[in-house]
Amino acid sequence: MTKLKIHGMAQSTFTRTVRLACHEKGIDYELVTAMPGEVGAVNPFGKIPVMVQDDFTLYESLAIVRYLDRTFAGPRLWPDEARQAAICDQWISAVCDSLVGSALHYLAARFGFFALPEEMVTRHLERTRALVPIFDRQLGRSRYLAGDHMTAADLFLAPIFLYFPGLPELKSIAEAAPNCTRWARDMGARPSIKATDSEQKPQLAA
Ligand SMILES: N[C@@H](CCC(=O)N[C@@H](CS)C(=O)NCC(=O)O)C(=O)O
Repeated sequence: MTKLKIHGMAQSTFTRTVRLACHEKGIDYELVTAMPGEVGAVNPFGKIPVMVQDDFTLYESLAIVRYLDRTFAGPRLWPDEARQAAICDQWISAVCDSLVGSALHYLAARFGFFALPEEMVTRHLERTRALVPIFDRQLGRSRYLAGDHMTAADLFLAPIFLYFPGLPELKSIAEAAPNCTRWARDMGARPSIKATDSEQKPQLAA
């Protein structure tokens, strides 16, 4: 079997989620740098990341992380118990459904990845401000998003949340969420997070 390839960009949050899963499980992989739109041959939706393992190609981060968890040894990224596993899925869905359509769009607009009318940018920021307390309450109940052990859910939240300190308006939202701050500090100490920290940070758009 050839080395697993992850097509994507180090700065992409979804790419980082998949890479974090590889690091947490000790999977040897190669990051093949590709922008969204350059992966049309392997993902008809043109999005990153895409995983290629020999003749097997897979896109959609959740599908990839689940596949990696099922096929490779190393720490499990989902709890075994049915209800706990469902809660992990619930939080993955909640991150993708809520923060991707708010914080991530806000970040993408501020970093100039796409242009949005100013009122929409403001709406994304205000939506982020309203959503973060929900995550903060959950992280006040348990050490990690889906219980007292790190799971795949944390790997979906971390790449988004770890961008917050870089922008003053998101930093203040993070600082008003003490449980998220504690969780981010714990996550930030993990070797997987350190190993996937991109040296090339996106620059704020003028
Ligand atoms: N549902 C996809 C979302 C992936 C995604 O949105 N990736 C971003 C980069 S972080 C992208 O490729 N954006 C380009 C686009 O939306 O056209 C997944 O979970 O992998």
